[in-house]
Amino acid sequence: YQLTEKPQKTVYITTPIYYVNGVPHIGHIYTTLLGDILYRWHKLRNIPVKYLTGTDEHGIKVQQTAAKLKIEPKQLADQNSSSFKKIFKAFNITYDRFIRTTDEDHQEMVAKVWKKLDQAGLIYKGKFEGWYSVGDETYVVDRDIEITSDKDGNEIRISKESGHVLKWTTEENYLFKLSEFQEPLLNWFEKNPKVISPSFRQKEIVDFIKGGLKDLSISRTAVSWGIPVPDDPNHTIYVWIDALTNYLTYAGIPDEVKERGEMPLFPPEYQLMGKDILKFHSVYWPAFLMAMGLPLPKKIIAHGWWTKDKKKISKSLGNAFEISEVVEKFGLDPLRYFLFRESTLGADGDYSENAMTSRLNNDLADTFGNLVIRSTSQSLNPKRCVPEIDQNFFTKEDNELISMLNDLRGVTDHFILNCQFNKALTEIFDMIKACNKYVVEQKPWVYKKSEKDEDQKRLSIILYTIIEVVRVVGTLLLPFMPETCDRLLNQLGVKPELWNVDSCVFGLRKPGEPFSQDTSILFKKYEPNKVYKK
Ligand code: ME8
Repeated sequence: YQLTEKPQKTVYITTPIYYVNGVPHIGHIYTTLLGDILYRWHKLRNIPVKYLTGTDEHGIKVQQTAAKLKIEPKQLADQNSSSFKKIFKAFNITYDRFIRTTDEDHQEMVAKVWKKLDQAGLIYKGKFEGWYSVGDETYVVDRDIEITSDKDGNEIRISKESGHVLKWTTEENYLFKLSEFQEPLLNWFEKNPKVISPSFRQKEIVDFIKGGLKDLSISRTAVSWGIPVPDDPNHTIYVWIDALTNYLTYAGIPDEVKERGEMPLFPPEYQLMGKDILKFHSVYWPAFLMAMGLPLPKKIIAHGWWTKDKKKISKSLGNAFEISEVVEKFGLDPLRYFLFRESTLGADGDYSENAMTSRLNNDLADTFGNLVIRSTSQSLNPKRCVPEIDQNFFTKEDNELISMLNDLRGVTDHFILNCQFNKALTEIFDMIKACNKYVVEQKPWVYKKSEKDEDQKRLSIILYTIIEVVRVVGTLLLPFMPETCDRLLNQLGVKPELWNVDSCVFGLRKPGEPFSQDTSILFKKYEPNKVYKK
């Protein structure tokens, strides 16, 4: 694999905006970290990129939770929105904007979107009846309803997908002519078979659309905590139109951006989310965009669930693991590494203390940490600097390792851009393992003992090679473990101009460049029997 060509347009990455009726857990952090890693990767490649995340603050759920707590919805939103911000910061997540749907520019954009849909003749007033799931903020159609009974034996209906209880709801409200978009959506998916990753999810969505699309209720009279419908303030705008619009609020409407003489950011190259909200993003959202004549998203990525000891993590089960405790025990970067090493896009990932311990102790401390220690070893390299090398002393074994190293950035790029982070990490760690094997086979300590000039030259080449492997893997791992790899590259004395993917090829270090004084170890092993402070 070669590095992919740099795109013409600024790459736009988005996450869902999270409901503020609860506090953040590892699932929210996972999606936002996914975006952070993509974002950091683009930056490391010097590709212009923007990253948006935030909170979804209107709607009945927030209204009800606030009422229970006897506080104003805005107060609840303020509290929980800042806990999202705080935890993202603690996870070293970087972004360009944290949007809140209560932000003024967002409310204006939502009203604008409403007017555009209305002007296109796609909104009408009508009576709407159906089974409504407050938990999911959506009406549920018959084929997705399960009839069962509650603990008192009363017949109830629940959503097959989420398990939330449904309530028969009759409302006079505004509807959007979603039914007109069945064919256009099917055409779009047919022409773009790779919009949704993983691809089996695209088939599910296409089947769902083929099953028929009913017009969508897009206003509520029963919800006061929302953005008013323009010219009809008895209604508030359906929270999903409100929420989905956030992607436009930040990017701006392309024609208006162009008029200002700037390059439009819209549409997103990456829309990241969990599988639970794929339908909203791949049916409703593109239909709204088509209705407004706006460009459609390039890639919609729907990842699987995080489970703990094989059980789904959720607010209602209350089994979200104590994130701060995990970070305290294992360290932040090891957790970031774990989350993407242990999950494949689309499938569910499982957290357990055993798996976490094994990733930290084996992959990070033993495999990676050992190579780092070898690369900076004072006994082999007493001057602690990049050694002088003589080109005539390279062997077949060195060259094989070097050619593997030179291929690594292209392979890593390929997998990261496809959001297959576990594959990227596997490749990088295969490189680290290959280099550990190389050290064992090349036995630099044997040359160290010899006084002969040619043996000293071999020693230098081996050391130089290891130092270069560590620099390259350390750079490629920066997006995953930013704090640790930053420390590593500083320890090796790598100049700032090499901290990028373009420089991830062998042979760019200059002989004589000194290592830093910092020799702290990168990864501390976790010992389960040791008592850790809370
Ligand atoms: O749906 N594993 O917000 P939300 C992995 N406001 N990811 C998980 C997860 C888990 N166990 N639980 C949650 C909403 N997530 C709307 C979105 S967008 C215009 C509006 C992640 O707070 C995953 O990304 O319920 C999922 O899609 C999202 O949190 C849902 O967050």
